[in-house]
Amino acid sequence: MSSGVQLSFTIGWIAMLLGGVLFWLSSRRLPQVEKRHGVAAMTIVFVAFANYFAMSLGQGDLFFNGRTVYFARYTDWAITTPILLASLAMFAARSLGRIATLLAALIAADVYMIVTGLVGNLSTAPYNYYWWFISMVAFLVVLALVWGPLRRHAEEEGQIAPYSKLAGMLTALWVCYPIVWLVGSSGVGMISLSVESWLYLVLDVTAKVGFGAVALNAARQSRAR
Ligand code: RET
Repeated sequence: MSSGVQLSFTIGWIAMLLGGVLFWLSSRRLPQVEKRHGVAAMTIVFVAFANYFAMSLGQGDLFFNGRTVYFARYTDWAITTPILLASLAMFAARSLGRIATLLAALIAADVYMIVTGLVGNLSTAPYNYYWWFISMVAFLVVLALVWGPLRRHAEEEGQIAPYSKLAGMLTALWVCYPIVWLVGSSGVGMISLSVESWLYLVLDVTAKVGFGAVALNAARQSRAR
């Protein structure tokens, strides 16, 4: 493994651990009914910690079809992106049970997106591009649900301000992933593995620790329920 790639993994697991400490401290200031936001944020960073730690030990990749596939990214995303969507959904419903069907559809489309992305990464050209496209369609379904029905629920709950802020942040960050995937080793290979790893690192830390910090802050300020 090149030293740039290695360093990005080491910084990754340290950043996720620090995120865990930050969330643990800030969860203590949450009102009891909003502790669920703290549970979500901590679960996300500890899952990411494990996957980054595995990658830094050289246990998160495999050599397949002539290239290195960091499958641990996908085991991370397959677990953490549904929880990220659930934490966004917590601003749209007092109880997630009320929007169970919508949440199930959202998570189904999201997991489908990650799994087809992994299949694409395991494929050689041109099949990898077919899978990228299929994964993109699922991603568009996720965005349509976030900005359509879920947003309407947030409006009804009187939570449109924090919801829009978080949904905007989520959208801006998440759209970068398919781009990095496409220009990186899983796609056309325009950028080095090292640049790819740093880009994913910045995205992962911002989408998990940054997003979680904004969500916990909003949860603390949201009206008493
Ligand atoms: C893949 C494959 C290519 C097509 C698409 C993808 C989308 C990935 C996304 C990942 C988000 C990850 C997050 C992680 C950490 O918090 C799988 C790259 C659409 C949106 C937010």
